[in-house]
Amino acid sequence: QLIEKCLRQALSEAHFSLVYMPIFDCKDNKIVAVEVLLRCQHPGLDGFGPDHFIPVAEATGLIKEIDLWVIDNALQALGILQKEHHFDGKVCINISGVELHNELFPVQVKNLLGYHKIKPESVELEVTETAFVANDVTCLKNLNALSQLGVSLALDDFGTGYTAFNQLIHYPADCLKIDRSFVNDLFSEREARHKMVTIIQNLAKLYDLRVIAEGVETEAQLTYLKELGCDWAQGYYLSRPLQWDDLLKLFKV
Ligand code: G
Ligand code: G
Ligand code: G
Ligand code: MN
Ligand code: NA
Repeated sequence: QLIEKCLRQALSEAHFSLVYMPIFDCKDNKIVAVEVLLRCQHPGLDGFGPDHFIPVAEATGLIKEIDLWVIDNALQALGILQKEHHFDGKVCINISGVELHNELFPVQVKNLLGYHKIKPESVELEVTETAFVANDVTCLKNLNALSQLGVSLALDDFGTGYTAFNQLIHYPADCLKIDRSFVNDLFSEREARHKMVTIIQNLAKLYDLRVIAEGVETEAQLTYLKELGCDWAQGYYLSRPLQWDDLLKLFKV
Protein backbone atom coordinates (compact mmCIF):
# COMPACT_ATOMS: atom_id res chain seq x y z
CA GLN A 1 0.00 0.00 0.00
CA LEU A 2 1.26 3.37 -1.07
CA ILE A 3 -0.16 5.38 1.84
CA GLU A 4 1.33 2.95 4.35
CA LYS A 5 4.77 3.34 2.77
CA CYS A 6 4.46 7.13 2.92
CA LEU A 7 3.41 7.02 6.58
CA ARG A 8 6.44 4.86 7.48
CA GLN A 9 8.71 7.30 5.70
CA ALA A 10 6.94 10.23 7.34
CA LEU A 11 7.75 8.74 10.75
CA SER A 12 11.38 7.96 10.01
CA GLU A 13 12.15 11.07 7.96
CA ALA A 14 10.32 13.70 10.01
CA HIS A 15 7.57 14.62 7.57
CA PHE A 16 5.00 15.03 10.33
CA SER A 17 4.25 18.32 12.03
CA LEU A 18 1.66 19.79 14.35
CA VAL A 19 -0.61 22.79 14.04
CA TYR A 20 -2.12 24.38 17.10
CA MET A 21 -5.74 25.42 17.55
CA PRO A 22 -6.45 27.73 20.51
CA ILE A 23 -9.48 26.99 22.67
CA PHE A 24 -11.11 29.91 24.48
CA ASP A 25 -12.94 30.30 27.77
CA CYS A 26 -16.45 31.55 26.95
CA LYS A 27 -16.49 33.76 30.05
CA ASP A 28 -13.42 35.90 29.47
CA ASN A 29 -12.26 34.90 25.96
CA LYS A 30 -8.85 33.87 27.32
CA ILE A 31 -6.96 30.96 25.78
CA VAL A 32 -7.42 28.05 28.17
CA ALA A 33 -6.19 25.23 25.97
CA VAL A 34 -4.52 24.41 22.68
CA GLU A 35 -5.60 21.44 20.56
CA VAL A 36 -2.80 19.94 18.51
CA LEU A 37 -3.64 18.64 15.06
CA LEU A 38 -1.45 16.39 12.96
CA ARG A 39 -0.22 17.38 9.51
CA CYS A 40 1.93 15.41 7.07
CA GLN A 41 4.32 16.99 4.61
CA HIS A 42 5.39 13.78 2.91
CA PRO A 43 5.27 14.44 -0.86
CA GLY A 44 3.20 11.29 -1.37
CA LEU A 45 0.55 12.55 1.04
CA ASP A 46 0.56 16.14 -0.12
CA GLY A 47 -2.80 17.79 0.44
CA PHE A 48 -4.14 14.94 2.52
CA GLY A 49 -5.24 15.53 6.11
CA PRO A 50 -5.56 13.09 8.99
CA ASP A 51 -9.11 12.20 7.92
CA HIS A 52 -7.46 10.56 4.93
CA PHE A 53 -4.39 8.86 6.42
CA ILE A 54 -5.39 8.08 10.04
CA PRO A 55 -7.75 5.26 8.94
CA VAL A 56 -4.85 3.69 7.01
CA ALA A 57 -2.58 4.14 10.02
CA GLU A 58 -5.20 2.43 12.18
CA ALA A 59 -5.61 -0.48 9.79
CA THR A 60 -1.84 -1.09 9.63
CA GLY A 61 -1.04 -0.56 13.31
CA LEU A 62 1.20 2.42 12.49
CA ILE A 63 -1.21 4.59 14.47
CA LYS A 64 0.45 3.53 17.73
CA GLU A 65 3.75 5.05 16.67
CA ILE A 66 2.02 8.11 15.26
CA ASP A 67 -0.01 8.74 18.43
CA LEU A 68 3.20 8.50 20.50
CA TRP A 69 4.95 10.90 18.11
CA VAL A 70 2.08 13.36 18.50
CA ILE A 71 2.01 13.10 22.30
CA ASP A 72 5.81 13.45 22.52
CA ASN A 73 5.80 16.58 20.36
CA ALA A 74 2.69 18.04 21.97
CA LEU A 75 4.23 17.73 25.45
CA GLN A 76 7.47 19.28 24.26
CA ALA A 77 5.52 22.19 22.79
CA LEU A 78 3.49 22.57 26.01
CA GLY A 79 6.71 22.63 28.01
CA ILE A 80 7.93 25.57 25.94
CA LEU A 81 4.60 27.39 26.29
CA GLN A 82 4.72 26.91 30.06
CA LYS A 83 8.37 27.86 30.57
CA GLU A 84 8.76 30.65 28.07
CA HIS A 85 5.25 32.03 27.70
CA HIS A 86 3.68 31.48 31.13
CA PHE A 87 0.89 29.41 29.64
CA ASP A 88 -1.06 27.57 32.34
CA GLY A 89 -3.76 25.97 30.19
CA LYS A 90 -4.11 22.52 28.78
CA VAL A 91 -2.85 20.82 25.67
CA CYS A 92 -5.56 18.72 24.00
CA ILE A 93 -4.36 15.70 22.06
CA ASN A 94 -6.44 13.53 19.72
CA ILE A 95 -5.77 9.85 20.15
CA SER A 96 -7.07 6.96 18.13
CA GLY A 97 -9.71 4.64 19.54
CA VAL A 98 -7.09 1.92 18.94
CA GLU A 99 -5.28 3.09 22.09
CA LEU A 100 -8.25 2.15 24.24
CA HIS A 101 -7.51 -1.46 23.33
CA ASN A 102 -3.73 -1.08 23.62
CA GLU A 103 -2.67 -2.25 27.08
CA LEU A 104 0.69 -0.49 26.82
CA PHE A 105 -0.82 2.93 26.20
CA PRO A 106 -1.42 4.26 29.75
CA VAL A 107 2.17 3.49 30.79
CA GLN A 108 3.51 5.06 27.60
CA VAL A 109 1.58 8.24 28.38
CA LYS A 110 2.89 8.18 31.94
CA ASN A 111 6.49 7.82 30.73
CA LEU A 112 6.15 10.70 28.26
CA LEU A 113 4.66 12.93 30.97
CA GLY A 114 7.62 12.08 33.20
CA TYR A 115 10.18 12.62 30.47
CA HIS A 116 8.81 16.08 29.64
CA LYS A 117 8.07 16.91 33.29
CA ILE A 118 4.49 17.80 32.45
CA LYS A 119 1.77 17.62 35.10
CA PRO A 120 -1.00 15.26 33.97
CA GLU A 121 -3.64 17.91 34.78
CA SER A 122 -2.27 19.96 31.87
CA VAL A 123 -3.15 17.27 29.37
CA GLU A 124 -6.49 16.35 27.86
CA LEU A 125 -6.79 13.29 25.64
CA GLU A 126 -9.59 13.40 23.07
CA VAL A 127 -11.18 10.19 21.90
CA THR A 128 -14.10 10.12 19.51
CA GLU A 129 -17.33 9.16 21.16
CA THR A 130 -17.62 6.13 18.86
CA ALA A 131 -14.36 4.67 20.26
CA PHE A 132 -15.84 4.29 23.73
CA VAL A 133 -17.05 0.73 23.77
CA ALA A 134 -19.40 -0.16 26.56
CA ASN A 135 -18.76 -3.55 28.17
CA ASP A 136 -15.25 -3.77 26.75
CA VAL A 137 -12.92 -4.70 29.59
CA THR A 138 -9.65 -3.37 28.12
CA CYS A 139 -11.32 -0.15 27.07
CA LEU A 140 -12.67 0.60 30.54
CA LYS A 141 -9.40 -0.50 32.14
CA ASN A 142 -7.41 1.88 29.95
CA LEU A 143 -9.77 4.77 30.52
CA ASN A 144 -9.59 4.26 34.26
CA ALA A 145 -5.79 3.97 34.16
CA LEU A 146 -5.51 7.21 32.19
CA SER A 147 -7.95 8.92 34.49
CA GLN A 148 -5.96 7.76 37.53
CA LEU A 149 -2.80 9.17 35.97
CA GLY A 150 -4.56 12.51 36.25
CA VAL A 151 -4.95 13.39 32.57
CA SER A 152 -8.42 14.50 31.58
CA LEU A 153 -10.49 12.71 28.99
CA ALA A 154 -12.73 14.32 26.41
CA LEU A 155 -15.35 12.69 24.22
CA ASP A 156 -14.73 14.16 20.77
CA ASP A 157 -17.39 14.64 18.07
CA PHE A 158 -19.99 14.18 20.78
CA GLY A 159 -23.54 13.70 19.57
CA THR A 160 -22.58 11.80 16.43
CA GLY A 161 -22.18 8.44 18.13
CA TYR A 162 -24.43 6.14 20.02
CA THR A 163 -23.53 6.62 23.65
CA ALA A 164 -26.54 5.65 25.67
CA PHE A 165 -26.75 8.73 27.84
CA ASN A 166 -27.12 6.68 30.98
CA GLN A 167 -23.78 4.98 30.15
CA LEU A 168 -21.90 8.22 30.57
CA ILE A 169 -21.71 7.75 34.30
CA HIS A 170 -19.61 4.61 33.78
CA TYR A 171 -16.92 6.44 31.82
CA PRO A 172 -14.32 8.54 33.57
CA ALA A 173 -14.80 11.37 31.07
CA ASP A 174 -14.27 15.00 32.06
CA CYS A 175 -15.44 16.80 28.98
CA LEU A 176 -17.84 16.61 26.04
CA LYS A 177 -16.86 18.23 22.76
CA ILE A 178 -20.01 19.16 20.87
CA ASP A 179 -19.54 18.06 17.28
CA ARG A 180 -19.25 20.98 14.91
CA SER A 181 -22.17 19.78 12.77
CA PHE A 182 -24.52 20.77 15.60
CA VAL A 183 -22.86 24.13 16.11
CA ASN A 184 -22.94 24.88 12.40
CA ASP A 185 -26.66 24.24 12.19
CA LEU A 186 -27.55 26.29 15.27
CA PHE A 187 -29.41 28.92 13.27
CA SER A 188 -30.54 26.77 10.42
CA GLU A 189 -34.13 25.69 10.02
CA ARG A 190 -33.26 22.22 11.23
CA GLU A 191 -34.61 22.63 14.70
CA ALA A 192 -33.70 19.14 15.90
CA ARG A 193 -30.00 20.00 15.64
CA HIS A 194 -30.52 23.24 17.48
CA LYS A 195 -32.02 21.16 20.25
CA MET A 196 -29.02 18.78 20.25
CA VAL A 197 -26.75 21.52 21.55
CA THR A 198 -29.18 22.20 24.39
CA ILE A 199 -29.50 18.52 25.16
CA ILE A 200 -25.73 17.99 25.28
CA GLN A 201 -25.35 21.06 27.49
CA ASN A 202 -27.97 19.74 29.93
CA LEU A 203 -26.43 16.29 29.88
CA ALA A 204 -23.04 17.78 30.74
CA LYS A 205 -24.55 19.68 33.64
CA LEU A 206 -26.20 16.51 34.91
CA TYR A 207 -22.94 14.56 34.90
CA ASP A 208 -20.75 17.50 35.87
CA LEU A 209 -18.77 17.51 32.63
CA ARG A 210 -17.06 20.45 30.95
CA VAL A 211 -18.37 21.36 27.49
CA ILE A 212 -16.30 22.49 24.52
CA ALA A 213 -18.16 23.69 21.43
CA GLU A 214 -16.29 22.93 18.21
CA GLY A 215 -16.60 24.63 14.86
CA VAL A 216 -17.73 28.06 16.06
CA GLU A 217 -17.73 30.13 12.87
CA THR A 218 -19.90 33.15 13.72
CA GLU A 219 -20.36 35.62 16.54
CA ALA A 220 -24.04 34.68 16.77
CA GLN A 221 -23.14 31.05 17.42
CA LEU A 222 -20.68 32.05 20.13
CA THR A 223 -23.21 34.35 21.84
CA TYR A 224 -25.83 31.63 21.81
CA LEU A 225 -23.42 29.03 23.19
CA LYS A 226 -22.37 31.41 25.97
CA GLU A 227 -26.00 31.93 26.95
CA LEU A 228 -26.48 28.17 27.11
CA GLY A 229 -23.61 27.95 29.59
CA CYS A 230 -21.01 26.37 27.31
CA ASP A 231 -17.60 26.44 29.03
CA TRP A 232 -15.04 26.59 26.23
CA ALA A 233 -15.20 27.17 22.48
CA GLN A 234 -13.04 26.75 19.42
CA GLY A 235 -13.57 27.39 15.73
CA TYR A 236 -12.59 29.51 12.77
CA TYR A 237 -14.41 32.56 14.19
CA LEU A 238 -12.06 32.49 17.18
CA SER A 239 -8.90 31.17 15.54
CA ARG A 240 -7.83 28.84 12.76
CA PRO A 241 -5.33 26.10 13.53
CA LEU A 242 -1.99 27.94 13.70
CA GLN A 243 1.62 27.23 12.86
CA TRP A 244 3.89 27.25 15.91
CA ASP A 245 5.28 30.73 15.23
CA ASP A 246 1.80 32.19 14.80
CA LEU A 247 0.63 30.54 18.01
CA LEU A 248 3.49 32.20 19.88
CA LYS A 249 2.39 35.62 18.63
CA LEU A 250 -0.86 35.14 20.58
CA PHE A 251 1.15 34.84 23.79
CA LYS A 252 3.29 37.90 23.13
CA VAL A 253 0.58 40.56 23.35
O1 G B 1 -7.15 18.56 11.62
P1 G B 1 -8.25 17.99 10.81
O2 G B 1 -9.56 18.68 10.70
O3 G B 1 -7.79 17.62 9.44
O4 G B 1 -8.59 16.60 11.54
C1 G B 1 -9.41 15.67 10.98
C2 G B 1 -9.60 14.51 11.94
O5 G B 1 -8.36 13.89 12.25
C3 G B 1 -10.23 14.92 13.25
O6 G B 1 -11.28 14.01 13.53
C4 G B 1 -9.15 14.77 14.25
O7 G B 1 -9.66 14.34 15.48
C5 G B 1 -8.20 13.77 13.64
N1 G B 1 -6.86 14.09 14.06
C6 G B 1 -6.23 15.29 13.90
N2 G B 1 -5.00 15.26 14.45
C7 G B 1 -4.86 14.01 14.98
C8 G B 1 -3.82 13.37 15.71
O8 G B 1 -2.77 13.93 16.02
N3 G B 1 -4.01 12.07 16.08
C9 G B 1 -5.15 11.41 15.79
N4 G B 1 -5.25 10.12 16.20
N5 G B 1 -6.17 11.99 15.13
C10 G B 1 -6.03 13.27 14.73
O1 G C 1 12.13 21.30 18.51
P1 G C 1 11.18 20.28 18.06
O2 G C 1 10.94 20.30 16.55
O3 G C 1 11.46 18.86 18.58
O4 G C 1 9.78 20.74 18.71
C1 G C 1 8.79 19.85 19.15
C2 G C 1 7.46 20.53 19.04
O5 G C 1 7.52 21.85 19.54
C3 G C 1 7.01 20.59 17.60
O6 G C 1 5.66 20.23 17.56
C4 G C 1 7.20 22.02 17.20
O7 G C 1 6.09 22.46 16.43
C5 G C 1 7.26 22.78 18.49
N1 G C 1 8.36 23.73 18.46
C6 G C 1 9.15 24.05 19.47
N2 G C 1 10.05 24.97 19.14
C7 G C 1 9.82 25.25 17.85
C8 G C 1 10.43 26.13 16.95
O8 G C 1 11.33 26.88 17.24
N3 G C 1 9.96 26.11 15.69
C9 G C 1 8.94 25.29 15.31
N4 G C 1 8.52 25.30 14.05
N5 G C 1 8.33 24.47 16.16
C10 G C 1 8.77 24.44 17.42
O1 G D 1 -12.58 15.74 15.22
P1 G D 1 -11.76 16.90 15.69
O2 G D 1 -12.51 17.83 16.57
O3 G D 1 -10.45 16.55 16.33
O4 G D 1 -11.45 17.74 14.39
C1 G D 1 -10.70 18.88 14.42
C2 G D 1 -10.77 19.43 13.03
O5 G D 1 -11.87 20.30 12.87
C3 G D 1 -9.53 20.22 12.68
O6 G D 1 -8.95 19.65 11.56
C4 G D 1 -9.99 21.58 12.33
O7 G D 1 -9.35 22.05 11.17
C5 G D 1 -11.47 21.41 12.10
N1 G D 1 -12.15 22.60 12.55
C6 G D 1 -11.96 23.22 13.72
N2 G D 1 -12.72 24.33 13.83
C7 G D 1 -13.44 24.40 12.68
C8 G D 1 -14.41 25.32 12.21
O8 G D 1 -14.77 26.31 12.84
N3 G D 1 -14.94 25.06 10.99
C9 G D 1 -14.56 23.99 10.25
N4 G D 1 -15.14 23.81 9.06
N5 G D 1 -13.64 23.10 10.67
C10 G D 1 -13.09 23.30 11.88
MN1 MN E 1 -10.48 16.83 18.43
NA1 NA F 1 -14.61 16.79 16.59
